[in-house]
Amino acid sequence: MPDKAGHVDIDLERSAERIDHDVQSLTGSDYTLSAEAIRRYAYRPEYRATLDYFTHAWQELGFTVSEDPVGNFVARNRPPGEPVFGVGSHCDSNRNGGRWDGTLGVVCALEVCRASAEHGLDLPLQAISFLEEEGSGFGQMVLGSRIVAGRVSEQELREQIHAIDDGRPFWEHAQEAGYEPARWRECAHILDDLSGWIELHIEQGRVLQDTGRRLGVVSAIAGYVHGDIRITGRADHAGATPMDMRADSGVVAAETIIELERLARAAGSGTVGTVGEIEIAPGLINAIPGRTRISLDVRGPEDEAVHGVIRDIERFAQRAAAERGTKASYSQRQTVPATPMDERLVAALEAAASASGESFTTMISGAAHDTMCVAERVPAAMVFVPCRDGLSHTPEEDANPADAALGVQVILGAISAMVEPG
Ligand code: HGY
Ligand code: MN
Ligand code: MN
Repeated sequence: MPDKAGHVDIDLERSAERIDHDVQSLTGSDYTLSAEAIRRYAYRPEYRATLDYFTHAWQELGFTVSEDPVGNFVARNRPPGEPVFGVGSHCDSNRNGGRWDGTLGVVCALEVCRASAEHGLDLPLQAISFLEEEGSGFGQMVLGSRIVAGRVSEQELREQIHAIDDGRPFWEHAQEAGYEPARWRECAHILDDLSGWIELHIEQGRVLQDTGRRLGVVSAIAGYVHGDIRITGRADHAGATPMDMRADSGVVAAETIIELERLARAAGSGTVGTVGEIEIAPGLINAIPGRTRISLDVRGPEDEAVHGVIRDIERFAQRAAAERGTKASYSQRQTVPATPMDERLVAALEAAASASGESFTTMISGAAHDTMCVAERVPAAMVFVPCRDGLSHTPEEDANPADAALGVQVILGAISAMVEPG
């Protein structure tokens, strides 16, 4: 039982061992499409195998496991309608992913459920593993939790969101995987009984490591805009076309990439921006780029600054394109606003972290998380643990299961302080 509001002593060593076992087990070839990185995403057999791994583990604990109409995973230890406290994250991965991003949060949710049972806390719990947080299957980040939050339209799901692998609509893939996308509005119900929500995640930066801290309590999550700029020029012959007769879309893209960096820096207040994807057609050494697409990832804690950068880079690209006899158009993929965490929950996590005697800091998350969508309806917060040198979205990603076990203890302490057991 908690020895005082907000502190629970668990067997940290045993929890660290189990967390490490689960994380390492999920690096096996059954759980990733790639041998070089962790790569798993919605509706692929490797993702199905990962959900089956967690299904088995939670059923062994006596939890009832289900999946919502598009495939968000749910495990709970109370009948529907009874209040439960939510824990979880996502177990899909970036296409060049590491073993800890997301998966550690689901594994730690499992460990919270195990430790709660072992230590007789009997907490009312519901775990969720959201579909497609990374966007590796359909190019849309936090897709599963946006569906739960109603932050998508049926038209997007039916027609506009397409699989990266084969270009076919999300809707078709969901149906072929045995889900019922026509019932997507019912996905909102997986949050109905939640009295609160905590997600544990690796920091994906290096503040904790560089300041020698084992834990971070997240006070807010930066908002973001994802979009694309498409530039249309002419794919003329690279040798026969004089320089002043060219319509080179690649050059406009290059100018825009440089300008995006300048705008993000100038915006200040923690605004960041990058171009992660560049697509050139026809993409031949001896053909001038006829069409170039660049992706935009602009984020920050101040929504106004983020949207200001997007507005300015769109205008810049259109002007730069016109000067070179080309045309540029911007399209938004999606946006999620900056999201403050629940103050009571943050305070409960800070109290539990203090009670652990370990050093921690309260910080903003630059990375996006499903918690942004949960927070719209449920008091939500996050716990960060360090990852080596801040590396993430790479197979070199690494973290320490002992830090994660400490995170589990802090989460149990906070939940114990927030809910009545039994
Ligand atoms: O990119 C992100 O913020 C998250 O890791 N998908
Ligand atoms: Mn993640
Ligand atoms: Mn990620």
